[in-house]
Amino acid sequence: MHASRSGTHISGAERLLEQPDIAEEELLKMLRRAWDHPRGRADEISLQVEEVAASLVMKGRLLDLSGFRVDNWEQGRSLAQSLLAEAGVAPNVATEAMSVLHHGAAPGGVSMRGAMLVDADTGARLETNHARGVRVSRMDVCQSLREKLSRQLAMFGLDRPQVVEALTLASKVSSTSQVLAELCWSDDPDYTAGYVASSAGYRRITQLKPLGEERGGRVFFIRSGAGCVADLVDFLERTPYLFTELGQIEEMRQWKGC
Ligand code: WAQ
Ligand code: MG
Repeated sequence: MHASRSGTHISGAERLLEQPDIAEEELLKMLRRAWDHPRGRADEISLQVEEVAASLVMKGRLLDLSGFRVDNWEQGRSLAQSLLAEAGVAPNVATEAMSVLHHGAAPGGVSMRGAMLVDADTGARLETNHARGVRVSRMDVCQSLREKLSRQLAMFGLDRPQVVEALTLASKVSSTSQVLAELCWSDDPDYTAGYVASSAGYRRITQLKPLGEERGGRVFFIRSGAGCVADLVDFLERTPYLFTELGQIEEMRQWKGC
């Protein structure tokens, strides 16, 4: 789904659904969420529906989820900086990527529709289109696990579509060894949370930007020289990926500083 107003991106969402009857219901839910979005009312919504051969679907386990409460977004950014360094991103590259997201990574200083691809050593920006970026698609949690995941998230007050969608996307992204880490914060003005993800897990951070801010985005930090970027983009955008196992979910902790 892609929703826009006067040609400006408002929201997008991707699903991979197992049965047509379920798909119909889920499509309606996507349409309703797109209609009235915190970023504004859409005047154009596109839904693209494609059949995917079951034999092509990759299967995997969701990342473990843990998280930190921080007192303000500046603290959140310094925590993100240390989590990215821990994952192997050069410190100056992490700082620069956060500055680019802060100022709006697309031309004109607005949010991109997809993610930036950044070389984790050199900081080179590798996505070909700086407005669209790379849009990860064709991933989902299998239907039989969705309720269990909701119940587990609900125990920590986290049963929200934003969390389920972000955890699913991050789990697909980190399943490839070409990506060292991901950084994300929302472009919705009322949603200040974000995360750093890597094969070590999905670490949510309660504040990564000021309330009311509409500039958000995603950065995939690529292992320097680790294979072909075009193949990676093809995997992220086109390979169907279904999560058939849940990860661990831990209680959020208060972050006390480095
Ligand atoms: N592929 C790549 N990048 C994307 C995609 C996608 N499918 N969807 C969105 N983006 C980029 C794009 O630049 C958006 O501006 C940005 O990410 C944020 O998207 O644990 O809500 O859908 O509480 O606003 C994370 C925290 C919430 C969840 C993320 O992202 C939690 C969120 P949004
Ligand atoms: Mg959004």
